[in-house]
Amino acid sequence: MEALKGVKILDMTHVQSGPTCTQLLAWFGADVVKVERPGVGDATRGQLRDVPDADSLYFTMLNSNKRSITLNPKKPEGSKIFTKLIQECDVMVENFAPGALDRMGFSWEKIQEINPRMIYASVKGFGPGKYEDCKVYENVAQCAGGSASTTGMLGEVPLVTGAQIGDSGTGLHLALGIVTALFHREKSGKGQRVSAAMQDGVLNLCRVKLRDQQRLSRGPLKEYSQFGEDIPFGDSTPRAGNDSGGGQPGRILKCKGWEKDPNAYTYFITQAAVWEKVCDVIGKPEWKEDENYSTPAKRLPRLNEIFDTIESWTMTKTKFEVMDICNPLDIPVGPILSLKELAEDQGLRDTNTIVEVDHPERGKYLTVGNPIKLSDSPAKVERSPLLGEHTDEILKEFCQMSDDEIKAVREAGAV
Ligand code: CAO
Repeated sequence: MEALKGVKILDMTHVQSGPTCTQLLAWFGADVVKVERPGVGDATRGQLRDVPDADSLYFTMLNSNKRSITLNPKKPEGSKIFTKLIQECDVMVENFAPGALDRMGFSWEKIQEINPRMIYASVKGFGPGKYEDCKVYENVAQCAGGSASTTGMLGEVPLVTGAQIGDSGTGLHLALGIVTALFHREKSGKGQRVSAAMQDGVLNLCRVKLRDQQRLSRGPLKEYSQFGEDIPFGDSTPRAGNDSGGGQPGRILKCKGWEKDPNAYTYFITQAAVWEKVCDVIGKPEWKEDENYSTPAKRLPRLNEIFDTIESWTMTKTKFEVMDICNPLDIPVGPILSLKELAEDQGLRDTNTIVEVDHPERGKYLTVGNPIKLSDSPAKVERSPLLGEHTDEILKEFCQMSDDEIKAVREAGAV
């Protein structure tokens, strides 16, 4: 049975951060009613379109398993319907620019008055303070949350990452806040406000870098490549290239075919527990007894030499051969998989992590399924809704409106 069956979500989200949150809740079985502006809808429906006149992949991949109603709460008739939806739902989620819901006439105080059991969840770019009124997109959050200053190669420009840690990452944080508040409501009987700021979410995901910031005051970060290169540390956590973020040194190394294939690389970790096996595999058995290499501490200043030697071995193998040889020896390695390889990966299809969905306008498309697997509540991925596809059905179900009443509010431009 679906874990969140019966939970009704009033989904006022748009673009990416909010929609990832409500999509997760929908996969867990919540009834997610996405409210969109009449005639317009979520801006992402029309962004980066690859099929003329069809909802974009940007939209379809973030709004699975939801129902769509068009509604303008700024119109008097729309405001009445919106009030009824607030009464009927358990959770309201939004990620508008700060103040937008208040300007619609629905402050948190008003929402509580309408439905004291309502859980009202928001994503904003920043928490309370100097920047609380700012509009924020993914890369702004990556920059303001510590990720960009620590990503990239030493001495080069800061980099943003392909993983959408600001948007999807904050959506995940918010989803956890919502289910926690739902759990709490079971005991208290009351709703509460849940807020997740994108800067905070990114910083949470960058906490090992804040760890290193504090370690810096006690001396150089010995596991960073620059330590072995005798490059002095400054006063903040530096960009670390592809160095491992943990206590076990690791690097990205070239594999066979790297000259032509931009993804013919592997990540290779010289975990201390398997050091002797690493020495054997790369043809350096003498390093096992050599006192210059025998302990992790002795190896730290020599990491560049060590990884250069490992790379001269990985370059003789494909990234998958490296995996096949190292895995049985418990040496942690990982091929750099392209999105093309991932899209074609049968294992990910078998676990419903990559799912093919059929859509009436665009035909078949691939989407990422629920990455969180519940043993008794498997998620079945369904296509995203067309704009306003469920308007009538929701007005009847939640507001008990007749066909004539629906016609009237439609003529008034409220839905
Ligand atoms: N009916 C009528 N009006 C509606 C509506 C509806 N169903 N839904 C939204 N609107 C209105 C809002 O009321 C708002 O109007 P006002 O500004 O006049 O009050 C307007 O549409 C647009 O809201 P917005 O300012 O949120 O949209 P934007 O495109 O200008 O900004 C974004 C987008 C993402 C920068 C901003 O929403 C934001 O900062 N959100 C919080 C942080 C966030 O989630 N960022 C990540 C987004 S994913 O990359």
